[in-house]
Amino acid sequence: AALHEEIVRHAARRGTPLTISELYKFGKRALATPARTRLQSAQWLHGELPVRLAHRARELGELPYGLADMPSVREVREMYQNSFCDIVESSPPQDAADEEKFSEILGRIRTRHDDVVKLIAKGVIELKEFCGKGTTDLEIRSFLDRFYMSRIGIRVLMSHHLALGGGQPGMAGVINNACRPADLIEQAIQATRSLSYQHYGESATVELRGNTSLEFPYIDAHLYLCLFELLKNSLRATVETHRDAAELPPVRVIVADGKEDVTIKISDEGGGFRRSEMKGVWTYLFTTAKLPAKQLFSLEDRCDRTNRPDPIAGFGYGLPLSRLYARYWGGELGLSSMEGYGTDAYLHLSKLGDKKECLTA
Ligand code: W6P
Repeated sequence: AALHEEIVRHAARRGTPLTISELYKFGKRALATPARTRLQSAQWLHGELPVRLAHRARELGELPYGLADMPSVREVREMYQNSFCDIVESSPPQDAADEEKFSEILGRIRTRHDDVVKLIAKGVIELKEFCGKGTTDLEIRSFLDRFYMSRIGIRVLMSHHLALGGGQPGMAGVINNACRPADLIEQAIQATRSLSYQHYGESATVELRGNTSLEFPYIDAHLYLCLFELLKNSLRATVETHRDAAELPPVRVIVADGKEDVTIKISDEGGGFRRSEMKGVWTYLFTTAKLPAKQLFSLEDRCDRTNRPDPIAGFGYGLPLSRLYARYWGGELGLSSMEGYGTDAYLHLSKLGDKKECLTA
């Protein structure tokens, strides 16, 4: 009961969203005056993280349709409660030794929450089985968007703090001030083409054009996740559509540098999909039967890595999650499909580092 009240009290406050620039400056400062900056960071997080965790713990307890009582959802809620307690019950850090202890707590929290996407997905699937296929519900979709978005933010804050003071030149915490889309695209091309070879025994080539020397401040891991997901979908669609053809049409990637946005377009000739399937592409709740044929892949956040040894077929969380990662720093992910020809994916990223974290989707 005391815990519940503490959570309600913290959830009544709003989280404080940061910008990439702010995170970066803080990270830079940590290189100059590590001890002092780390302590300040820890003190700020000691106030901020309980607020963000409390919002999630509370909402998990208030989910509709019995979702709140699903064992997997309860388990996740307990994680949020435990993490909330771990921080609130520790005293605010006052010196370097406290900061070190606080960082240990953060590290444990981050690991504790590693499987949260999977567990929530499991709860949603159970709900679906329980309620029938009709429950593709807006309320649940917006909950999942909020929930996963908030998880991105919490993990960024923790990872940033834990990475303060270390890392490669140009890095400040988790922010890469000179993130190079072309480099990440090359890495994602390698990884996804190799997946395609493993799975189909062949792969389309990928052509990269546009501003390949562009650098801007961003989180490498977030951009990579989106690129991997999109390329994987394009390669898969291409192979599946041109199975018996002598040659596979290449996937084309263009990096465009604007004043406000970096835009990455990924075009395939994989046959596209129906306009009526567009909604399903962004949905967390679908039945296997309705699974759109072209969105079977996903990256690390796939909900059941263990049951599906085949890494090329996921549960379709990849695209909605990629869009959340894009939106987190004020970007956007859009798909345009020409049924019978192919698909263009547009990944827009805000390049000035001045957008606040999107905390609520
Ligand atoms: C498709 C379906 C899709 C989703 C996302 C990205 C690319 C593609 N291509 O056919």
